[in-house]
Amino acid sequence: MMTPASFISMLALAAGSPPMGPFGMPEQASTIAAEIDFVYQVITWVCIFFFVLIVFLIVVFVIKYSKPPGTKAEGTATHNTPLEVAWTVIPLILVIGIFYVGMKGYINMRNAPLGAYEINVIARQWSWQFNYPNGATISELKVPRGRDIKLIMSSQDVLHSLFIPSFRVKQDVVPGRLVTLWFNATHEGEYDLYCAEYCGQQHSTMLTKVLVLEEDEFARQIEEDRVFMDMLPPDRLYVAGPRLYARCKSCHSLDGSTMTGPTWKGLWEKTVSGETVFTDGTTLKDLIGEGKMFMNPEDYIMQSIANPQQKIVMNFTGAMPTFQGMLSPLEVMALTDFMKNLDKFDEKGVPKDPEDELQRVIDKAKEAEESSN
Ligand code: HEC
Ligand SMILES: [Cu+2]
Repeated sequence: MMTPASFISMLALAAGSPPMGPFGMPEQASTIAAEIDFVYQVITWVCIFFFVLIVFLIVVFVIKYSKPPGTKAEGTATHNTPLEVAWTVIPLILVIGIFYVGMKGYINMRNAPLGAYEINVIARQWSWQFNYPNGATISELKVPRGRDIKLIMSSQDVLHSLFIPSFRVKQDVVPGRLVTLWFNATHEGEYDLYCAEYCGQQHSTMLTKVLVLEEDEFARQIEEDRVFMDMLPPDRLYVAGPRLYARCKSCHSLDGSTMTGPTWKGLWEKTVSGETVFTDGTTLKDLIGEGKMFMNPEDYIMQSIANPQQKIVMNFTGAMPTFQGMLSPLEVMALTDFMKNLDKFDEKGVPKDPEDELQRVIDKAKEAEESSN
């Protein structure tokens, strides 16, 4: 059946950019958005209608039945059957109607269509990680336009909630459970993705983007996301740094400011000189070397990522989650290389030399590969 809402979304599909929602809601960029907004709009207008009606009647009655001071009070009417039936039956029909559309929409939202494209999502303090069927792991959600997408989600630590306002979807992500959510994005573009459940100090930084791409472009990018580490020349692994750093940036700054974790500015120098002091009173210098806890500075960085609880840096807490098994050895090396080469980046992690931009390096590697074939 063609509802007004689905008609509106069809019209919008024909046009370029997604239509804005009513009452200042964000754009309607998924198949269910228009329908949800329609229900929302109906409920709001019903409320406005009754609000105006009731206030109007109150005022009318106050005026109509007001009597001069000293008038003897009259008894009120005890009963009016037609009136009572009307004010019971009409609201009942209204709320049953609202329940029906709400329930229908809810059931539709809860059950992903068969054959949906599945993406695994891991929530952690304070970043999102998206794992694709081809093995790509990224921190922005990329999806093809016009395809049913099912997110299979879990949390590594506390309660989070994945919220994409423009798609009108939100789902709590619960540790120890797999939860799902599905949507079908109707318009190419960039949309916000938030964590909508207070999950600790840096909760407000737990946001990222959803990129809706045409099918071909999506396939190309996801393939590139899978292989980009392999495309990097071994002497320039740091080029991948900013991209991997996206998972660390809620706690580690590059500009010297202290956040939940120590800044990475000067981290490499501090590690090499061994001046880092830990909460148990030990100093890094005494722990680095043959037969000691850490073989060399690189080993310290690696172990700090895989097993952060082993040694806690003075003035910090054990707030860092482990990245064991979540980063490949090559990715850990790239992060270390990034820390060593921070002077090549600005304080936001943007390369100062355009030659160090990831896309350029990948394009070059591809060209070289093609010309050697
Ligand atoms: C939830 C916050 C959080 C996130 C996310 C996080 N860290 Fe940390 N990190 C910390 C805290 C807190 C410390 C200090 C305590 C400790 O030594 O474990 C720390 C310490 C470190 C250290 C040692 C620093 C030093 O001064 O010796 C390294 C290296 C490190 N983190 C790397 C990473 C990398 C790489 C990532 C991303 C893949 C990351 N961290 C993500 C909180 C975080
Ligand atoms: Cu969160």
